[in-house]
Amino acid sequence: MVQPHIVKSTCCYCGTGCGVLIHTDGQQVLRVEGDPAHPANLGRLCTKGATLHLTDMRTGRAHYPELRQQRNASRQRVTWDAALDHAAQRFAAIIAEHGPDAVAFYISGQLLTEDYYVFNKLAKGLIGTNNIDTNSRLCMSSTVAGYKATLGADAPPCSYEDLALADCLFIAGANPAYAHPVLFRRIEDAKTARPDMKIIVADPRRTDSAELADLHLPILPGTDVALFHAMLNVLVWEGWIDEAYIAAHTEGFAELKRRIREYTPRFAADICGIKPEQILQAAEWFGRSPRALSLWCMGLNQSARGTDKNAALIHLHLATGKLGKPGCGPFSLTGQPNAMGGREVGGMANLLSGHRDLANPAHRAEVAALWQVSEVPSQPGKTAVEMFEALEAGQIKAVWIACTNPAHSLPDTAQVARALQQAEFVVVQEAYAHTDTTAYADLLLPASSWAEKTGTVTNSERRITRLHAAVPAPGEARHDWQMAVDFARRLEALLPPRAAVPLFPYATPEAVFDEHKRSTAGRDLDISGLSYALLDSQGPQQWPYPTGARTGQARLYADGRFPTTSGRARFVAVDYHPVAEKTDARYPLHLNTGRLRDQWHGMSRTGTVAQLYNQVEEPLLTAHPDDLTQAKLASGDLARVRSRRGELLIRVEASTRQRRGEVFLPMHWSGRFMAGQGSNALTLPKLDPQSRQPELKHAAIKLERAELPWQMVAMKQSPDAVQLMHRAADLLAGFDYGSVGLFGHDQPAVILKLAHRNAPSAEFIARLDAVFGFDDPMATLSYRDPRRGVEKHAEIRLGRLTGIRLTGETAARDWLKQLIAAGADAASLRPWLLAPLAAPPQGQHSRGKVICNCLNVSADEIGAALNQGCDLKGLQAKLACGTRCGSCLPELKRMVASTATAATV
Ligand SMILES: Nc1nc2c(c(=O)[nH]1)N[C@H]1C(S)=C(S)[C@@H](COP(=O)(O)OP(=O)(O)OC[C@H]3O[C@@H](n4cnc5c(=O)[nH]c(N)nc54)[C@H](O)[C@@H]3O)O[C@H]1N2
Ligand SMILES: Nc1nc2c(c(=O)[nH]1)N[C@H]1C(S)=C(S)[C@@H](COP(=O)(O)OP(=O)(O)OC[C@H]3O[C@@H](n4cnc5c(=O)[nH]c(N)nc54)[C@H](O)[C@@H]3O)O[C@H]1N2
Ligand code: SF4
Ligand SMILES: [Mo]
Repeated sequence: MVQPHIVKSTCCYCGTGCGVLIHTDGQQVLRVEGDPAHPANLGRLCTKGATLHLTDMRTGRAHYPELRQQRNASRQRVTWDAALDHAAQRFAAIIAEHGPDAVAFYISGQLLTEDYYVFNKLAKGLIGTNNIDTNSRLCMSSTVAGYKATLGADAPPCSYEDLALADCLFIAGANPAYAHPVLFRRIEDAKTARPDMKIIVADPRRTDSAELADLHLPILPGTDVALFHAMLNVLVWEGWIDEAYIAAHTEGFAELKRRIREYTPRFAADICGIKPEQILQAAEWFGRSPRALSLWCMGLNQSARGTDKNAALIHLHLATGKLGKPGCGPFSLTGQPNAMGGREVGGMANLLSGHRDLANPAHRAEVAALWQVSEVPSQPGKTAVEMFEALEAGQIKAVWIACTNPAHSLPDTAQVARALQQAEFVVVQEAYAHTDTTAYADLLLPASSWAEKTGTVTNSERRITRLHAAVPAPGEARHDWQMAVDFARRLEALLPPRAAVPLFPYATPEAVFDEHKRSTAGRDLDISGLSYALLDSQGPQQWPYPTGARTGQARLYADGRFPTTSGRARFVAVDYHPVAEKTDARYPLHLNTGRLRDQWHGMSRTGTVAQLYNQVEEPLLTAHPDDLTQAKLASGDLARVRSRRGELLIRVEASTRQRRGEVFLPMHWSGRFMAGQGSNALTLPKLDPQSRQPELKHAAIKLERAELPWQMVAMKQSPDAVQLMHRAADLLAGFDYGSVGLFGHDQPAVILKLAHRNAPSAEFIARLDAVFGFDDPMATLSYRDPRRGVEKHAEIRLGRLTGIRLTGETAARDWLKQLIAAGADAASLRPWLLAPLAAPPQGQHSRGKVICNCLNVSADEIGAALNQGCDLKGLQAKLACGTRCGSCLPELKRMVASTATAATV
């Protein structure tokens, strides 16, 4: 056993890229804390980062390679040699018969830069196909295309410190309160320090980010280009543009000016569904503030016009010269922790290493020379959605998927399922064994994951951090770069020779990093001056960092010179186009999808932490109360949601923060955590013509009441809660409605909810009881009323209520949930358990939802303090809520505000 010590790494979730200090004994992660020395977070972490040590890093992990020898057979454990030999032979045979473009790689912005670099070289350098794309296609590709179209290179020009320096902050299509919480804490601090700072949020929903804003623009979905054009129109009209900057450093303004002439505030207000005065106000604050910074994310990118939306926003900065200066600039928020690194190594179907372009013959020649191969292929590869279409069509025969879960996250998952079924050979390189995609794997390769890996990542502000491994990977899991190298070497031996030298000579990730950094020399992102040693001794650095540099660069384009052929930035005369799938009489509601604060994508990791279900315990579709009424629904009811592609049964929740006609569905729950396929059963594979990014934010749906008379809930506290949850998930199949998750704080417990058209068989109930361990007559107590179809089946161990199954009536669910979490004494519950009463006994109720995850403070406790006249500071002093990670601060502020309003009514 090694002495407890601290290892430096980063949080594996969002692109904020917070530094973490991992406390470890060399075997386990004991706890994590924010790294006070890391410039991204200065010691802070959000709810997700702060609970990293609670994520289950053992249960449910993939431990050994598994191979399916024959179609429809189950996978069997094999040795690494057998697994990789088999993979190399299958790939070599397919390439020999059908050519290099018959294979493809679909990788991830959550891989480390070194992993990414090897995969890219494997596809483009060794196999000779550009069929390598990543989930960043669903995420940042519109930003890449937007930056390149306007500024000439894919480089976010700003730094996090600009958040504190801006006089006007324009947040468009982003919800950093949920998606980049530590940055949102910095924004809150800036607003507190300088209340005159103006914050504008453009988002169809009134999000927690919008609550902080001085001006919320609840625009109609997809209308951003009209909004930005109208703001530019006002800037021009009022003379708030910087003519000298435009003349000296840009081109194309005259044409854009003609284009935006018709976008008057009145004209655009109609398109956007807001008031002309709101547009005037936004333009005034943007134009008259000395320093304006814009932040954006998926609300702009995940659109069939994502590139245009990016360009139209960047125009506002170019026209006002608000770029390249402290507190100024267009600043895309990167979604995944290393989408930036992936872009740097060119790990996409249309990019090449070192921000080079596939379409450029000189760039191709440079990369071929670097790798010492005869050529790199010129034909662009298939991008994410197109790759799975080609797989279904049989054009692509084999796919290698690493660190992403496309069966859940790509649009139109029914199509993805068909593609994966159709494929001849599917390899999935995954950390967790049971994802929606591993179900389709012919070969499952177990990957090491957070806290186990060594390498580098780049965050939203171009800052590269080195990650150190703290603990060993479980079982036989290997590092992603290692698996790619071991496979590549085998394949290299089977393919006709392409290179004069061995292509994959790396023994360490550092060797990969050193080759990558050499490939950037002389490019805009030049990091030839960096090394692992320097990153260790000097800490994380921003690029560029060329040879001889002493520091990285905080801001780009300070001199007004841009990496375009003319050296000038470009205005692009884009037009506004509405969303691809409009609502109509059959599908009258607009579906918007996105993130919750405490879950991460497909939940393979966050879904194992009980506290992270406190904010939202099950998948909920949020809609305006009037839309629910119209569909004969009320908050809490179960509804059927249909689009032209698929359907879903889900519980609805009313909220006036939602515009009428628009509903919101979190993207997180998939077939592993709910019955059905999750949000992408509904979305459409409509792509932006330039970035090829799918329009994941906009689809047309209809909502109907679901009549599911049979309802059941099963809950159980268990030291093996995560394992039980995975087994309970297998019970969801075949049910109309179902969800599974965790609850509790110190003692996690599992909750399974089911509803169906009719009662399931007695065999099913027996199976469920066996899974939950409710089949021990010595430890269970039952009340049954067959006439009403009501049953209470409680598990009591050592005198405590440890589990329950309620059938027919589930009104006492929340109250019982709390008793189970607290390990309540069962004796006093006996009368209730053995009585027909469905609701909690008189005077008993649940303590309400937990609001502060870190300190376990509930809504009721906060409500009581508010009734005693507490304000935010009072709450913090009395209950300590919101004083640890701060992620619940927006929610606390809302509670304070609504108490204050109620008091004045
Ligand atoms: N908690 C959490 N944080 C995450 C992630 C996570 O899974 N969980 N994932 C990370 C990743 S990969 C990403 S890409 C980021 C995403 O971060 P964000 O983009 O900030 O998050 P989303 O919720 O996807 O979408 C942001 C907002 O866009 C709005 N929106 C929808 N349509 C439009 C539109 O047409 N115009 C405008 N202006 N707004 C619109 C939505 O209402 C939503 O509030 O989050 C990162 N951070
Ligand atoms: N409807 C809708 N769909 C969306 C979005 C949306 O807003 N709405 N957003 C889109 C966006 S922006 C994104 S980024 C995608 C994200 O979608 P995905 O990439 O599918 O999301 P994750 O669940 O993060 O998948 C990462 C997988 O890698 C595994 N993993 C973790 N660490 C490692 C590791 O070190 N190595 C390996 N090999 N595996 C590992 C995890 O267990 C997990 O299964 O979803 C997209 N889909
Ligand atoms: S903001 Fe939260 S999720 Fe994002 S990197 Fe920091 S701790 Fe992780
Ligand atoms: Mo993303």
